[in-house]
Order: sequence, then C-alpha cells, then structure tokens
Amino acid sequence: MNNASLPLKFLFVFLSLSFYTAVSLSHSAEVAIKGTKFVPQTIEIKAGETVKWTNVSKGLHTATSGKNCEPDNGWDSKMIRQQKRKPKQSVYSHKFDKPGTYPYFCKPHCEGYEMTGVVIVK
Ligand SMILES: [Cu+2]
Repeated sequence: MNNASLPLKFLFVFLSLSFYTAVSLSHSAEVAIKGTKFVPQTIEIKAGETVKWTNVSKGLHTATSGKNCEPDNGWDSKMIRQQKRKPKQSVYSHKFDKPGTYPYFCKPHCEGYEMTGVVIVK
C-alpha cells in the first residue's frame, strides 16, 4: 500500500461505519405515517420490542391488526391524529411479545389506497 491510498482507506472505513449506523437506526421500531403510506412498510423487531407509529401526514389514520382490510380483533390504534396540532394523539405504540408476522392496515385507506404494513417479530 502506498501512502496516497492511506487516507482513502480511512475514508472508506469512516463511510462504511456511517452507513452501518444509518442502517442500524432504520431498524429502530419507528413507523411514520406519511400521506397514505406506512414508512417503512415492513418493519422487523425482536420479541418484546415496541413499535411506535407517528402520524406526520394531514389525514387521520389507524394502525389496525388484520389482513385484507379485515380487523382480526388484535391491536387497534383507533384514529391517530396529525402530529402538529395534538402531539400526544399523534403517536400509537404497541408491544409485540411473540415472534410472528403481523399484518396491519389503516381503516380509512386500506381499500383504494392499499395502506397496509407488516410487523415481523423475530
Ligand atoms: Cu390512512
């Protein structure tokens, strides 16, 4: 290795670590409700962790456990209001204790907008 490549090598390590940190953070259990989408649509967590949904859109949304727009009588956020006006009502949290795949949807926007998401608990 010549001297000129050494700084480049450090830069590469630094960028790799930065990228790794960004990827790790994206694994945190935060779901944003933007427009008529859950972002990320699929989130993976470990058993015992909590997923927090935050509505940053203008509309009213729910995070409701179930498939094909049908509630399965699991968890249901009820309406999660817009974040800016009523901050306390803009967030819904649910703790997932058992491993499994948990599909959910937004009641007002499931049909038509296909506003759905999945929580995968490992
Ligand atoms: Cu919605």
